[in-house]
Amino acid sequence: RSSSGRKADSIEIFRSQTMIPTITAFAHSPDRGRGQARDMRVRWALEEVGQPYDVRLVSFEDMKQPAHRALQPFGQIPTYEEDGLVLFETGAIVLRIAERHAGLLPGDANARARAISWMFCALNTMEPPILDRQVAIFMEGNESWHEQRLPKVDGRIRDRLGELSIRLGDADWLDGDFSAGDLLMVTVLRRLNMSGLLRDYPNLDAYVTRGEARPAFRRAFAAQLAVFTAASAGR
Ligand code: GTB
Repeated sequence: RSSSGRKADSIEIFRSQTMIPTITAFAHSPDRGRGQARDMRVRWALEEVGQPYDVRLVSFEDMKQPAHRALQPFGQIPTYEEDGLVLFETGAIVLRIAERHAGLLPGDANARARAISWMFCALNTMEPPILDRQVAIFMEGNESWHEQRLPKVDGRIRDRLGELSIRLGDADWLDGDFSAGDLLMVTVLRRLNMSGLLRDYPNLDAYVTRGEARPAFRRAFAAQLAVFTAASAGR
């Protein structure tokens, strides 16, 4: 590769690190600031790597308008805009941040690939049954079969938690140092905070607490809570 190619690459990396990205988040988060909406994982990743960011708050109505759907085809938050690049899907956004900054993926190529496996695992293996539980509670609560369905959903979550718990063992993080895999896994598991299900897996409970104790998590949490607090004060 020519030296001008290398120079162009380093200018590109420099530009992407100096441009302030903009994310979108709920103007009125239904979780009342508990950090359960998915902008939380993007905020946390940006805080971990020390990248400042701007937030554009969107109402439920705004999210379904063509202008927002041009960024997020499904009319959802969060989105991520950075110097002409528009991304949706929190997995892709966190991966982009992790690839462009030090701190969220290991330098060794194989360790990096394993960390990315844990990112997919969080979103593809752990999150689906956990999401099912939220659908069962918030959208199917009045259905005649709700009482029969919930224990089945919980059973599937317990299966996954049991397997993950065995793999984590007494380690602090899933594979060596904290990575984007842990970041996504903690945000997925903490969706169960109110359910009581994590209590039966003390190492996973402690893992979530360990993630939530990270200074970057706390800054991200405070930032999203401030949106809710300001919106409530203005009501
Ligand atoms: N796969 C996409 C991604 O990971 O980026 C999913 C994005 C998504 O589900 N966004 C949700 C959304 O915009 C917000 S995070 N929903 C509005 C809509 O679809 O119309 C999901 C969420 C919402 C609320 C809570 N809560 O109240 O606790 C928790 C999580």
